This record gives sequence, C-alpha cells and structure tokens, in this order.
Amino acid sequence: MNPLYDQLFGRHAGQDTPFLILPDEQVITHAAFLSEAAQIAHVLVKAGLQPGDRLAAQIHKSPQALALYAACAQAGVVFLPLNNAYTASELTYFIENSGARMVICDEAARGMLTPIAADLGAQVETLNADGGGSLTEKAAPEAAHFNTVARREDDLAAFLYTSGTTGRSKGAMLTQRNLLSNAETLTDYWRFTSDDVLLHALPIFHTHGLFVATNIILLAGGAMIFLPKFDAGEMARLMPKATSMMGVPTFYTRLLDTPDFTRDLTAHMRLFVSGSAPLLAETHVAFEARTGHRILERYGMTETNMNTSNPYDGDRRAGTVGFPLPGVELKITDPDIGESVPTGDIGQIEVRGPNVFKGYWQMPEKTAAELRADGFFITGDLGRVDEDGYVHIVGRNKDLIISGGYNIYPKEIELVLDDQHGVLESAVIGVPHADFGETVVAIIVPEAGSSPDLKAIESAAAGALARFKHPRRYILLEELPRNTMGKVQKNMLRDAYKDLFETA
Ligand code: MCA
Ligand code: AMP
Repeated sequence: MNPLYDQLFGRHAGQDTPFLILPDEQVITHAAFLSEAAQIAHVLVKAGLQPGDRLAAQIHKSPQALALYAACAQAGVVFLPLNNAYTASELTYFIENSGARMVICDEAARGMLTPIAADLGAQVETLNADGGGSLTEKAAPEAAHFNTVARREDDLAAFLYTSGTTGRSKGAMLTQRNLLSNAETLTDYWRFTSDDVLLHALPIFHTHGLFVATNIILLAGGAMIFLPKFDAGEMARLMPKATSMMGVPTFYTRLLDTPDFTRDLTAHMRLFVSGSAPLLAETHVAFEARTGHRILERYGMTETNMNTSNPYDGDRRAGTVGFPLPGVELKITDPDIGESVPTGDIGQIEVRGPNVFKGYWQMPEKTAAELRADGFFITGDLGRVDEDGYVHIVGRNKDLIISGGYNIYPKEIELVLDDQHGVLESAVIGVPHADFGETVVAIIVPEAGSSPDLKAIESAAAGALARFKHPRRYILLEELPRNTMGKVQKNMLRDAYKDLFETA
C-alpha cells in the first residue's frame, strides 16, 4: 500500500491514453510516463535512497521532471522541488536544512552545486530541460517496472519551503493524506473527468502547478498540455485543444492584453481557475466581458493546499475566494485572543482539515506558533465571511509581498540590504504593479554622513537572492516612519509609494 502512488499514478498502469501533450504535439501516454518513473525509481534506490529520505530538485519543467515526482512517490522518497531562480546561497540553505541525500539539477548548475552537495553529504545527478542528463542516462537501462514501496497516509510525501517573517525559510512537511485528500476534493468540486485537457503553464515547483493542477489531472485520468512556461501567444495557440486552465492572476491580465485571445478561442472551454494571489475584481469583470467565462477563484497556501473555492455551479463572486471546501473548517479569529469574531467582522483566517500540513521540518517553535494544538492553522491572512458565507481576503497579518504568484518575505531582503556598506537600515515593501500585482521596492536609510552605492547594493542583492525577489526600485530616505512603539510603519511607506509603477 502506498496511497499517493496507487491513487495518482498506479491506477493508470498499462493505460495507453494521453497524459502529457507537448507544445509540438508529441503525446506521452500514462503507461509511457509510468515506465519512465519506474526506471528513475530504480536509480534512486540503487543510489541508496531510503523511504523518508529527501530528494531536492532544481530542474526545468519537463515530462521527466514530473516523472521524478512520480518516482519519488513510488520509492517513498520525499520530493523537495525548488524554484529555478534560487541562487547558490539559497540552495545551500535548503539542502542543508532538509538534509537532502540527493540533489538533481541542470547540467549548467552541476559545477556550482557539486561542492555544496558534497560538503553536505548529498549526491548530485543532472536532469536538463530536454530530459537528458545523468539521471535519465542511468535510468534508461533500468526495468520499466518497480515494486512500489509501501507507505502510509501520514508518511511525508513532499517538502515545500516557504519563507517566513524572520527571513528564514521553513520546510512545510506535507503528508500523502494532505495531498490526496485535497486532490480528491478539488477533482470532485471542480468536476474534473478523464475528458479534461488542462492547459498547464505553471511552474511545477510550487503547490499550484504541482499539486493542484497535476494531482487533479492524475486523479481524474485526464491529460495536460504541458508548456515549459507561460507565454500568452502559446496559450492562445493551444487553447482550442484544452478544456480547462489554471493560472495566477498575471496569466489572466497578460491574456487580456493579447489581442489573439478572443471569445471564439474560449467558447469551448469548461473552466478557468485563478489563485495564489488576489485576482482584482476588474480582471474578473474584464475577463467575463471578453470571453463570457467567469473565472473561478480559490484560496490556498503551501501549508494547507486549497482551503476555499468559489462554487462550480453557483455564483462565482469577484473579489471573494468562495466557500470553505468540503472537509475544511474555516474560522475568523481575533489575532490577540484567538477567539472567533462575530460573523462579518474582519479577523485572521484559521483553517483545519485533512489538507493541513504536519508542521515545519525541525522547527517545533514555529510549528507551535502557527499550528494550534486543536489542529487549526493560523494562515496569517486577514479576512471576513459575508452573510452568504463567501470568504473575502482583505489583507495580511504577515509581512508578505506576492509578485506574479511568487511569495516574497521582505525580511529576507532587508537582511541582505542592512549588511551593505553605508546602510543604516532598510524597509522593503510591496507596491501595486499592473503585471505582477505587486512588486518589490526597497527603502534605504544611509548611515550618518555616508551615501550608499546603490549599484553595489543592487549587485549584492542579485548575488544573494533569486531574481524575482530583487527590488525593482531603490529609494533613499533619511529615516523610516515609526509608531510610538518604534515599529516601522510600512503602511505609510506603501501609501507614499503606491503610484510608483502606476504606468508600468
Ligand atoms: C519572473 N520574474 C519575476 C517573476 N517571474 N519577477 C517578479 N515576480 C515574478 N513572479 C523576473 C524574470 O526573471 C525577469 O527578469 C523579469 O522578472 C520579467 O520576466 P518575465 O519574462 O515578464 O516573466 P515570466 O518569465 O514571463 O514569468 C512571469 C510569470 C511567472 C509567468 C507570472 O512568474 C509565473 O509563472 N508565476 C507563477 C508562480 C506560481 O506558480 N505561483 C504559485 C505558488 P529579468 O528582468 O532579469 O529578465 S503556490 C501558491 O501560491 C499557493 C499554494 C496557491 O494558492 O496557489
Ligand atoms: P504560498 O505560501 O506560496 O502558498 O502562498 C500562500 C498565500 O498566497 C496565502 O497565504 C495568501 O496570502 C495568498 N493567496 C493564495 N490564493 C489567494 C487568493 N485567491 N487571493 C488572495 N491571496 C491568495
């Protein structure tokens, strides 16, 4: 028994129906995909990986990258996918913190990662964007059948790192049950069947593209048009072959900016889902005006998978994230005392259910601070539930920026900036941005008498942090606004700089 592997992958054994459809129309069947996964699973086991060991992968999106996920599930190895944009120092932390025993990377990164991995006792194999590399070379001669390793529902299936307000990333431990229960609920709620063909342009190193999109299609037995990345022209070209699409709000605003994206092109589509960041009500309205479809917005987190969704049949309300999913309990509490607030009032959103993770890897204090003993997880989002039961997210109780669907914690950037020559302190904020929803702005306070070299600061940030976290604008200020307690008032800064990218 290995519920995750059996339910998502094993059930398709021997099926010659399409699973992945590539942009050049090449089709990979479920059976062919499973054979490749089994061959990779042999490589992992021969390399000495045991059930419960972590495998970190910083690889491009490809069918083989997805087969690696299946191979980990089959061999009972915990899959730890990493954003391609992470720098060497970010990667070092993830490998060290997770204790990964194997690292899979692109050939181009092998030289940089080999000494880091060696120091930390991990082996390195490569997997390139075209599916080549040492991993698939070693897999090629292996048998296309692998005896699935037994696992239980509460065994770990994946680690996904999420940053935190202290600047230190936390490994969210997701069990088989977390992933499976959510996939089952969503498949049903959004009516996915084996007739579905999902247009898949999300990265597969985050919950949205890996678990929400892929696990649903696997469970339903449908197919995915598997694009290496989002490209509005490609989406328009391939949409006629799809039935459904999932994306972050930037996908939708970019599609609306594409003249080829017409009503005719979407007439046959069944479902458009948005999440990972707030979808502006105006985008919802413009999308309906252009296509006649109402986008279905849902709300989730790395730690919880999906929590709420607008209804499939009922009214999909712009600016709301719908109702708690079946099996998910949601309450709005007072952040100071943790008690529920009266209906309609704003408070922090807490959720409980089989979707909620097991805790942060080796961080019992952080786990205890966010995951209550009674199972409720404090999301850090602020919201309210209206009289019709729709959940509205009105803000965040955590210092977080979401740019194009990627989460960015200001503290992590501030720690780098504060270390630079001539910098007394810094404050990093998110400001509205037409394309990314929010973008990063850094406010730097110079040390008395010094004038910091912004070019040098920019390159230090570039060396330490993934590209999507880089401030897009630096502003020098003599001092930061503080309240009487001495706390920096970021809301004043956000307000002062809210129009910086108005015309972007
Ligand atoms: C790329 N860049 C970014 C971003 N993406 N900068 C800020 N924010 C971003 N999101 C950098 C590029 O490296 C490039 O740098 C420059 O910005 C512009 O790149 P561009 O070509 O416009 O970007 P792109 O490659 O087209 O990517 C934009 C994107 C992509 C398609 C929106 O970021 C994306 O696929 N986002 C989806 C993220 C996602 O899956 N989130 C789900 C998390 P340069 O200027 O040097 O060229 S899961 C989650 O949040 C929860 C669980 C949930 O509810 O789903
Ligand atoms: P992550 O940690 O990457 O999983 O991101 C989770 C966060 O994304 C949540 O805590 C929310 O702040 C945000 N988020 C996800 N979906 C939505 C949504 N539909 N509307 C607003 N915020 C969202």
